[in-house]
Amino acid sequence: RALEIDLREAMDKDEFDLFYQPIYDLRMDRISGFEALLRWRHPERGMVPPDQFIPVAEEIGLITPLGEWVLNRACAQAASWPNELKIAVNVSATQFRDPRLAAVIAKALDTSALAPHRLELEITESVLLGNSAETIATLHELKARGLRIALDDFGTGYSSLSYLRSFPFDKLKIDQSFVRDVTATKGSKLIVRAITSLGKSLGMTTTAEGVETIEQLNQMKAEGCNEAQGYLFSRPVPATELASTILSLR
Ligand code: G
Ligand code: G
Ligand code: MN
Ligand code: NA
Repeated sequence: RALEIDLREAMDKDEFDLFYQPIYDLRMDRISGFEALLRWRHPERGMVPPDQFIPVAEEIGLITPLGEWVLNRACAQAASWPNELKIAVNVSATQFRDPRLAAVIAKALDTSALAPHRLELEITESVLLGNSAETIATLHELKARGLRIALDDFGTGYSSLSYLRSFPFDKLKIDQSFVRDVTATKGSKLIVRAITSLGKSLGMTTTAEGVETIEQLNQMKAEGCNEAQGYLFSRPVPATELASTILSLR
């Protein structure tokens, strides 16, 4: 059977789940929130990574209901967490262009009673490709409602800097490729330095992604990065392991 066929049935069969990876505030020295990461437990194939099924979901028009499921589940779970913890949700480009997105988000917040400032949307620059007036308007509308907007995988696109002119992001997530090499190559270190300094000047939080070693963490701290996320702190965990993950990082 094709993945596509199974994907269409996966939601009804309750095969999706959200895992959560902590985001660590380096200045406050505590967890500031979690990023929700979608997982698909396929009955025969096992865990299918999102890189493999999200593009298919986009192609077959399933990303809208799937994205809605993610938003509802993430908001509902986050509403039961301590108030200071935020929830970050990835939103793909196709999903972002759906004119119903703002309504879907409003409903997820309403139903869960989650305060809007606790929800952060992670978008990549592919969302901003073409720099359309509608996209910018949607971003401003969401921000006006109190949501936070993060630019994910920052630094890997073609013209990252120009997007910073189009919209006042709350956060830049420094792509893990720079973090991986930050202790090894001078180039990566200088790029990280430039991004954190840029973030600071623009009043945006900077988050190091994919931190795996204490050396990388120390270097990112030295460069003035505000937050860190990665296997050094914790892998993405199922909701049932959230409490123990919070305790282990205290
Ligand atoms: O853990 P990781 O393999 O989960 O994620 C791989 C990629 O899939 C990342 O680029 C991540 O942003 C994306 N991703 C994970 N969960 C979601 C989701 O709920 N929606 C969207 N659109 N992308 C997601
Ligand atoms: O594109 P996005 O940043 O949303 O995706 C995050 C991806 O990075 C997920 O696939 C997640 O599982 C993965 N990830 C999170 N922490 C680490 C890490 O420390 N090392 C590596 N190699 N991957 C990580
Ligand atoms: Mn992300
Ligand atoms: Na990222």
